[in-house]
Amino acid sequence: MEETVWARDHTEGFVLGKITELLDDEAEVTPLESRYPKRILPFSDIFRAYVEKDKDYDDNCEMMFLNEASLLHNIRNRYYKNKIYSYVANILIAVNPYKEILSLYSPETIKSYRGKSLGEKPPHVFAIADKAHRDMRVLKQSQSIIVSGESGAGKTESTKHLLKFLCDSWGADSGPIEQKILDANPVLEAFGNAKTTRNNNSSRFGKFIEVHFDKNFKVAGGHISHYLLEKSRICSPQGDERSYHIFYMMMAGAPEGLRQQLGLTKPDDYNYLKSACTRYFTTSASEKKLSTVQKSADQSKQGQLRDILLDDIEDFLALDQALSRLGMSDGERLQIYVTVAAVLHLGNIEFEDNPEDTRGGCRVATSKERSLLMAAKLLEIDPSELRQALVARVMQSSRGGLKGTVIMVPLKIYEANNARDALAKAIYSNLFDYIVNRINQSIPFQTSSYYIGVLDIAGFEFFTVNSFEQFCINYCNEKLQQFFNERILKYEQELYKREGLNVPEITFVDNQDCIDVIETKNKGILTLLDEESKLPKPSYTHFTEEVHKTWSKEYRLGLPRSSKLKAHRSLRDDEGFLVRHFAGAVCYQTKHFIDKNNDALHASLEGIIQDSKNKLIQTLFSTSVAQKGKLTFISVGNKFKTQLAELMEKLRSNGTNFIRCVKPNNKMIDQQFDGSLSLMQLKCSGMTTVLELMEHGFPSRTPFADLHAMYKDYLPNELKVLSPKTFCEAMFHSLKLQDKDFKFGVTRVFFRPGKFAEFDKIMRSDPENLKSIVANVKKWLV
Ligand code: AOV
Ligand code: MG
Repeated sequence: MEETVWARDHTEGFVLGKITELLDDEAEVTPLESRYPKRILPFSDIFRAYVEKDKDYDDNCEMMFLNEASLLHNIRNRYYKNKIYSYVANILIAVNPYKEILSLYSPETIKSYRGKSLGEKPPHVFAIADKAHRDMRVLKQSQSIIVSGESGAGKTESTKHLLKFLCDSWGADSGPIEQKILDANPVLEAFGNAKTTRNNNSSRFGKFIEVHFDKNFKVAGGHISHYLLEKSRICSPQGDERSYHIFYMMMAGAPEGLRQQLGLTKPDDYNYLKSACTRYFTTSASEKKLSTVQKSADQSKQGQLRDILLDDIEDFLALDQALSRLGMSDGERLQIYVTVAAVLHLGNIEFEDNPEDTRGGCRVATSKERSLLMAAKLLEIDPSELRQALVARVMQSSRGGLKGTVIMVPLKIYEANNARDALAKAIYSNLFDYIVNRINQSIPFQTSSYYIGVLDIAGFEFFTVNSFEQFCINYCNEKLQQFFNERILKYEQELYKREGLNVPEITFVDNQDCIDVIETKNKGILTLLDEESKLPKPSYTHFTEEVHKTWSKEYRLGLPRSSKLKAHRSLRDDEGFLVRHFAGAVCYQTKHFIDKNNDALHASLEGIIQDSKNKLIQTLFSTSVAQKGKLTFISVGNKFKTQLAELMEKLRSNGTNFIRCVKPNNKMIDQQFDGSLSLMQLKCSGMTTVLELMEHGFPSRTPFADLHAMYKDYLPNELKVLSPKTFCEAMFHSLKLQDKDFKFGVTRVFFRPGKFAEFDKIMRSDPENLKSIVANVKKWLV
């Protein structure tokens, strides 16, 4: 009979079929289901299949054939049975169910995973959290859990479950520290999450949350590091998206008196919140609220408005209480809300040409005077100074006799708009930093011995237009990918060596060359960008040319696709460069790289904001005085590079656990598994490579002692007393397992793919079988 195979398919990922004709280096495959057309495929798109009806595997490595097709099949198959988790060896794959699965995260479930080895219970995030804690205790080493996946794949939800498990299971004996660690989340989400087209509750920053443990391995405190809050969102949410939740929450949920005091009305009244977005959609993370989204799709606008108001009202109360439990007084909370409102009023200041200015300057539009006054009032700065700082900038003259004199340069409308937006972004992002700092102060960890750190950071991304944000996030993902290669692929090979197994070495693509293009000290793209920013007249065209000049010989860097055709012409507006990342090539548009890479405010704005009488505003800008001074350039890219280096150092010195989240469809609905979309993610996350490695190696491995413990009850007493290693040797011999299917290491047995499952099946099979095994063992022993 012809063999059944997996054949590549554009929508499903793979479909089952039979090879009906062999050609030179291709074959014709006829799918089993007639709705799929016959196809001719290269052999690299055809994989061996072994499909048992209804059978699925907790660990993908237990399958008979380890390849991308069988991996996808097993994950899809399990997903439809509500088994969203599975392993590839020690790596957890988590598929977003987009619905609540009964008791999957209940307190009973938490309890049932406590103290269980990986594999004893069905795969789960809790099993990973428990393993991390056990490794920490046994190996006396801090641990990291790296959660990755694309937007909406479920990283933040997984992170919350991990933290809940750790805090519930090993809460401190004294004081509510773990409550504070859990309280950090709604606060971070209110200020750092927003509705996007991909995720109604998308985190717009990365975070590494450390839960610290004392010498008895109880929770002792915590620490949050955060990365790259998306600032462009503050001033211009795009299309169907919203700005940060906090704005809408305050609008809906703040008490009437407070709203009046802050001059808050409805989202439509603020430039920064106006967008084509159906802003009445809910944005909350919880399932309850997810169902509101679906429900409201059929309802009238009014109904939708009511729903979101309800969610935002509830969320505001929850946020206010969380801030309060984190130790922020009524006064401090008020100051935070005042600052948020100030950002909105600032955004409503508009400019018009000033007919009285002969140099083409602008002034605050007369109809927007009220917004100016309100912003100045909330920020506690002098309104006329604010006005002045927005429409002109102070510069030192460099000309002849006037050299060194301070002159006022009037700004054009678009420059004034930029100045206003820069101020709003600086206030909001400094506020975000401040809030994270305050949370950290409330969960100090003086008595820490070790910690478990959970990394929740956006995965590799590419859109139609990719800018500086994507560039940074993909740079980060290159680093994480390299780390993954080191930890999983290198480690695996070292283990084989240590255990004395003779397995041929496997090569994998090292991406150091790509990292070099980005971060090399003297000529990496980040450095070139900084150098450009320090020029008197920075230009993105010049920057782009420098990038190409420096890196044109390097495979990792290329011309963007659109300009390949017109390589001889000069660069256009929408052009930049292309980077061949580990997960695919991405074209970056460099137009806004220079602005986005600069964190400095122009001197006049910096000056007035520092003169604010408002205590919180003073604090927000106090650290910057020393750092910024009169600087006109503070590099965002360089700061991120430093932060990333610190993070990598932590990850390298810790034990590691990986969770790969998968988004099964782009519609954000349950019960729909888009094969090619999911396959793409499994590839990007390196899971298919790991599986390939395992296909040539020995993916299942069990210490002798564990095997002995697992099966001794099936055997008569006289065999139970054997040492674990002898026991295993005897068993394997008597089962007549083929030598190529397993190998004995120094401390454990290694199995070829699928062979452990076979072994397990024999061991647990009918008593007659066992009897003959026992007889065999006895014979072998004498
Ligand atoms: P993300 O963190 O990976 O995206 P989230 O964790 O916010 O994604 O998940 C997106 C949404 O999917 C959540 O709001 C839930 O509605 C749903 N969801 C995720 N995981 C589960 C789960 N285990 N059970 C039930 N529903 C779930 V981003 O932050 O956008 O990259 O930047
Ligand atoms: Mg998230």
